[in-house]
Amino acid sequence: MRSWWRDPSGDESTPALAPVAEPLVETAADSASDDPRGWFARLRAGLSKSSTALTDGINQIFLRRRLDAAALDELEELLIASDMGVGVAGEVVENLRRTRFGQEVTPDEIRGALAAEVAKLVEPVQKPLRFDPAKRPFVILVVGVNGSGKTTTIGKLAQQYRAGGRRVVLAAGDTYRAAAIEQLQIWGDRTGCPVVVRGQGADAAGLAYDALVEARAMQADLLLIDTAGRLHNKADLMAELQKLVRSLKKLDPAAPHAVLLVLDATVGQNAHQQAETFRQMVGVTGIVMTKLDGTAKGGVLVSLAEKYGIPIHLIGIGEGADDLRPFEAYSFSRSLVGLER
Ligand SMILES: Nc1nc2c(ncn2[C@@H]2O[C@H](COP(=O)(O)OP(=O)(O)OP(=O)(O)O)[C@@H](O)[C@H]2O)c(=O)[nH]1
Ligand SMILES: [Mg+2]
Repeated sequence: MRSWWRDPSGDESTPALAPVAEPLVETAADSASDDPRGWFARLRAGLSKSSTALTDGINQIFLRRRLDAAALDELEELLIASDMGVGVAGEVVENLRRTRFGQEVTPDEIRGALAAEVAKLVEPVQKPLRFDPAKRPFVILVVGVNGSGKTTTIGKLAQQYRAGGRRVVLAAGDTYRAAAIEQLQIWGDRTGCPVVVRGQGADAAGLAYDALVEARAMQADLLLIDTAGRLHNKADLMAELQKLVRSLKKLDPAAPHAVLLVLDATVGQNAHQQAETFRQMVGVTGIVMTKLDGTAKGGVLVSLAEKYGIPIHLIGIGEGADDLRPFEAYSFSRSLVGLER
């Protein structure tokens, strides 16, 4: 394997760690210049199912029409249907009622106002995933229901960190399914990251413990731990995750340093229940929202932000490593309503 810890010259070529916490992955703005299509354009294309539903609805309501009570009611219904949540829909409509009632408004003005409202609501949760280089390895536990995108997200992160010269170890903590272990190994091979593996059915907590020991011995910067999304039942899953966390704490009381909840945007409002459940089970320090490209329910990110205030670190708009980027309030809100940059 082309892994760094077997290469004696690898040590020298690895950049020194910065003394302060720094973003794990660069922001979209940093990399826009070397991305021919641009992240904003891709985000806009990815969110097109969500934005088309909103744009069509707004066009229908506001074409050659004053902002009257009936129009505001229709807009509120449209926003609720877009998964933004009842509270958010009410706030947006109330603001428009206060500022523009009785005036002629164009669909574009409504979209602009909507984008501004959404940006205001989601700005507080725009927090890039940062790691503290003093915690070595920085341990990231990745949780979420089955199929939400945990393993893929770990693969994408591994690729991005490796590109940034970081030493990354992966732990195949989803010991429930053999295919899950293989899937992580494929990402490990692809990204040149060692993967700590035990057989199917092995104790996930024991594996996580061993992985931290190995990652320390390898002087890794980061340890990314995959987990099962489903066991026989919820109580089993909770017991397993809690045991896993306890076993990490035996080695490092501060570990895991981050618990990422991966949420699939296509499930819409069900994401709320998942956030609630995992928050209670293991605590969640940040959210990764995947599959915003495949759904008209992208608005759910807004209602989640409003309800829980949990940092939203990253969003996924496709299956490639480059399709996972830091969440940015401005580009997200403009894209969600189909506006140009
Ligand atoms: N379109 C799209 N697909 C994604 C995205 N993220 C993940 N996927 C796909 O979603 C599917 C499930 O992803 P996994 O990473 O296997 O999900 P998981 O949470 O590990 O699932 P389990 O191991 O079953 O718990 C895969 O086919 C991924 O390629 C995304 O942002 N956009
Ligand atoms: Mg998986």
